[in-house]
Amino acid sequence: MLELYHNAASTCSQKVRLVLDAKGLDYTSHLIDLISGQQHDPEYVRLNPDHVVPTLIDDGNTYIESTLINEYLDEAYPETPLRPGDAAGRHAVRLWTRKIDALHPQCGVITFAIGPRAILLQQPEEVREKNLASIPDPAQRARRRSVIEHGVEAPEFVGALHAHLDFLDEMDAALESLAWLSGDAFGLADAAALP
Ligand SMILES: N[C@@H](CCC(=O)N[C@@H](CS)C(=O)NCC(=O)O)C(=O)O
Repeated sequence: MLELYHNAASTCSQKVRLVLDAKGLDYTSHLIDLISGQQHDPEYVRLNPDHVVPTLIDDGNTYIESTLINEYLDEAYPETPLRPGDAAGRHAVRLWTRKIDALHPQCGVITFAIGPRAILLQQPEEVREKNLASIPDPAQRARRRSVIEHGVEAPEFVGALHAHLDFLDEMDAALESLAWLSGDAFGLADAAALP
């Protein structure tokens, strides 16, 4: 039985849910509240040492990193394949998912500057500070602090917006000659780009 630790608004969780759904796979859902800081609970960190969602459990084994989880699902559950059959097509899909992984920190900048910021600013300062201090990656911690403090005025914001505009342009150009980013059919690159 599959189990997914995830969050409704998290783009990385959405990527995996899209693939589970496309493959018709049922799973037990464990929602992690990223605002209250459940991703930092020691019990969860034992599953995901990066303090992030999603985490997939399959047959007692733990899988992290949304792109790698989706590749795992496509290999472990090959019915309804979500990647082209040929090596060149698979390489093209991996180029997209790699690009999207690289864009993800910029996605966090935009999300947190606009979305959860107002709620985070209403939290008691000691809760907000404890959660910030628990983010293991120093660069991510600094970006998060900056966007919570300054919102869309944060120095990181404009660059993050341009990174997304560049990505959308690149996607538009590719989709002039392709039906889907993954080739002839919806696949892992599309599941990664959509959220
Ligand atoms: N590279 C990781 C990134 C996961 C990630 O950053 N997830 C976000 C939600 S989309 C998260 O859990 N953030 C919690 C936090 O920043 O405190 C993956 O693809 O799984």
